[in-house]
Amino acid sequence: MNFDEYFLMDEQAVSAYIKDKTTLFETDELTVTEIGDGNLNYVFRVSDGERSVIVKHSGHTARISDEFVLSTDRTIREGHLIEAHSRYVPDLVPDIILIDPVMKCVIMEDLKDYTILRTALQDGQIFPFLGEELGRYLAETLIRTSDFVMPAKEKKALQKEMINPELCEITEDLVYTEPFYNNFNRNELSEDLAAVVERIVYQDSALKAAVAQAKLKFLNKAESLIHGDLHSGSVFINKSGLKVIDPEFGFFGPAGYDLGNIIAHLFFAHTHASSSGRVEQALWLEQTLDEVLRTFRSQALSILQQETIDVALRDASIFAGFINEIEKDAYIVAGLEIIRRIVGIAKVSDITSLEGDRTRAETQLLRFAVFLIKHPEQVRAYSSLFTLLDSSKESVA
Ligand code: SR1
Ligand code: MG
Repeated sequence: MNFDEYFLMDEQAVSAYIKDKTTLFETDELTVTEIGDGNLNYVFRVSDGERSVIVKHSGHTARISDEFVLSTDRTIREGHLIEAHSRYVPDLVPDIILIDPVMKCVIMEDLKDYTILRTALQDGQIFPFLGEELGRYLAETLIRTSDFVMPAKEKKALQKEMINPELCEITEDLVYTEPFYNNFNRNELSEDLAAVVERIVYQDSALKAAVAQAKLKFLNKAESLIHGDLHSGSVFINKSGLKVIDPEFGFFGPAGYDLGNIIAHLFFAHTHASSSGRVEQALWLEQTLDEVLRTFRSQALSILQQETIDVALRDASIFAGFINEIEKDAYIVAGLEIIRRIVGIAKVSDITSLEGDRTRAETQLLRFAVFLIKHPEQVRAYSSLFTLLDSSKESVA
């Protein structure tokens, strides 16, 4: 087999590839297993029985559907983005071993001692450090790649490298358009929920106007190098720490996008915990959201105060305004993410696996999400976002 020209590798080819291109393993007896369960790429575990690595590899279309035709360069960009973020949070991302622009794959650390956060949460697990670590990841990656800290020319050079039109288009369609217009007929709704969505989503013109404003921000606000898909399936965790994976949707976009995704998926986890009667875990998830927001705010402020060099930007009120704006954007994004995961094509198992009254839980989340998108500035009037969720049973929106 020749690896000088791209082809879509299977397990056998990956085994030959590793032997041909690396000296990672001393033996030729390698086991290769495709373990990917994401929507886009192939993930191979290569092991000699003791040691293992991951090979992430991209094809010309998304795994979820051939309708999404994509450049195979996405994996290369992802590898470089992980390296860029690792400057700030080396302990919170996997080690990159090799980025191969010919075969469109990245060899990286195998996180086999970790579990996907979404799975661990659905199993009822609690991780006391989760909120602080996610808050640190967000503050470090988002603030240090913003114009406050990253020198302007360096930022622009990185922007060029991280431009990501195809995957951004997926987000523009799946998050900011289709859930509200069903323009590609890809929304998936039960009969009961369809009636609710018709009334509180499709027919709400004020909501659509707010979504249009948010979409313009996503298209135009090149604020920070964002992960772009920071849900609980993009976090690996164990009792001693976490690693953020899969930033293939990353680019220089609105910083609030990542924070908003974290908020939305904590709500999905909370809904799953509450519906399954896991009261203690639900309470811990509420505290976790507080910790994410508190840690993000305090660490973002501290980085801004210590690292802002530009004299024209060194101003306490500018710092506070910047963080407030990120939070406001995040509330809107949280609303968008909640709606798209309930209405659109890419669902989350926290919701699809709900036993009991799924439609009731979805309706409550949708009402809450609509409020976040239309009235993000009113969130401060509530003691927490969970209080707002409670009041979304019937009234708000
Ligand atoms: C076609 S990809 C569908 C979704 O999966 C990814 O994880 C992103 O969230 C994307 O929107
Ligand atoms: Mg992903």
